Amino acid sequence: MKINRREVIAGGLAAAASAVVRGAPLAASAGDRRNGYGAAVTLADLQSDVRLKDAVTRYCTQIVPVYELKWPTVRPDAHTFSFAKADGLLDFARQNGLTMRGHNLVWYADLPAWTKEIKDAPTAERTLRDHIATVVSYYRGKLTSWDVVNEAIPDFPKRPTERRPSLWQNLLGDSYIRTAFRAAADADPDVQLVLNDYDIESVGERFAARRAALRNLVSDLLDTGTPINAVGLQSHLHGEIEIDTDGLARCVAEFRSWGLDVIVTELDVDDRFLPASVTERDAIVAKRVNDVLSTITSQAPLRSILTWGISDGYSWISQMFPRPDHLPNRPLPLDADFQPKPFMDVITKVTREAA
Ligand code: 9MR
Repeated sequence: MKINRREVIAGGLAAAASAVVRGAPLAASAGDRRNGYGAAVTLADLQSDVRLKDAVTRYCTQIVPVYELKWPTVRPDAHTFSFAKADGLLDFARQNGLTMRGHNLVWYADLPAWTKEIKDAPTAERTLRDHIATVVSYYRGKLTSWDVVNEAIPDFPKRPTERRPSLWQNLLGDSYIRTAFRAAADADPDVQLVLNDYDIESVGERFAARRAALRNLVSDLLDTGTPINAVGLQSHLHGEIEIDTDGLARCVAEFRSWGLDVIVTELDVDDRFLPASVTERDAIVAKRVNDVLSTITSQAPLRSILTWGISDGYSWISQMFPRPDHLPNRPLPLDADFQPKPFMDVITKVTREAA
């Protein structure tokens, strides 16, 4: 470790002690609201289903847009920035006393077709910096937290130093990650800056390799003085795979010992390989969620937990991973009729313990 690690840690701890705004959506809580709990939503779903709006305003203290801050929406072409849809979600949040996170600034996936024309390093660097500077400045002081770089490690890393191929990685190498965090910090020095990734939580060789790669990347970012504040564990859990509570605890403890916050950003449980019985299935789903959340909260409070949707009626899992028996998936805290499931009881317990 180089010397600047200590400076980063000292800075991180001081910031954590005084941070009320940065990444801390613990503010107003009314009635049933679970402090620090939020859900990913789309503007279209919120506008078309009042039950979704009611559920979010009843249970959540924060939201995150599923699509509305991704490149295809914000950047219809190389010269245009379009914030109307994300602004719609921010208006909804503000009108209802919720905070909003930003997702995401840099990702290997879901880039608009025009980015295929980016073929050299100077253009890639200029485009990346310009995007981050413009988007983060536009929302300066309005969002609590940004997923700055999303899914930067390979699905199954062969070595901890391996990074996921992408437009940015291919043209700029590993430096694109540092560049992205620096550009975001320059544009909003107070917003929480997050490195967000998936499949860190479970038992198995691939998950252990991913933890090692994430550790390597975070360590490298701190060694180079990169302004990162938190690691986001997406927590798209697999119903049939146990949580590696020891491995996860070690990983989270290490990030915290380096002065970083750890947050849960996209929690849900893929139940396609679980038994058909709803009671049995919901119990296993809740156990996975409890194992992850109680592992993380056993060491320090978890100030931000977001599920990727709130109701089973609106989940990417049902489209991407339908059950072989064709029964509806049950990946989220509320069922398709917006009734709370054991998953929500875990959220309630964990958020009350943290309060
Ligand atoms: O759930 C999202 C799906 O509706 C979109 O089509 C897809 C591409 O934008 O993104 C999904 O959300 C992903 C998130 O942005 C990053 N982590 C994995 C999520 C599920 O694929």
